[in-house]
Amino acid sequence: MKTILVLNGPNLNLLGKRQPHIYGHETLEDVERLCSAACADGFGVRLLQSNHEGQIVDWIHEARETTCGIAINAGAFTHTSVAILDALHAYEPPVIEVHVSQVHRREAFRHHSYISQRADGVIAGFGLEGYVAAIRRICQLASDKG
Ligand code: CA2
Repeated sequence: MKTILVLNGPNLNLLGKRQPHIYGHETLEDVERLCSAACADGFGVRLLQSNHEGQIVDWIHEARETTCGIAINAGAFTHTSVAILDALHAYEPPVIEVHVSQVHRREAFRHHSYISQRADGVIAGFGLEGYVAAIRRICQLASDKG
């Protein structure tokens, strides 16, 4: 079984519990269920969430040996973290960046992403469907590689 890491950054543990007008009513548990269901045969997901930048960096390092792709919603670290970008540069398999909201229609500080400089694809504004699309794309790219 090949494992895809679904990595979530700060405050995403509150998904479905606050600000539903921006982030909807579904929770991270729903993300995990949808991602598992979206996997092609032979793939599975591991979903992790942390509010701590260093923890996310550590998980990306560990993922180098154990996973075939990362779907990452780095939350606010998207817009600030060179450390997460550097960790992703040291990670070879596919990386897809996901944002639940349409960040480009929001405040200017959300328009720039460090993650995008490494991502093989970027999805924003599709709600939780963005995670599903990311999983499908990673399965496709990881299968093409054999
Ligand atoms: O749209 C996204 O997925 C974001 O990555 C979410 C981040 C935000 O900083 C990015 O600019 C865009 C924030 C995640 C916070 O999630 C919450 C969910 C419910 C209630 C409060 C925060």
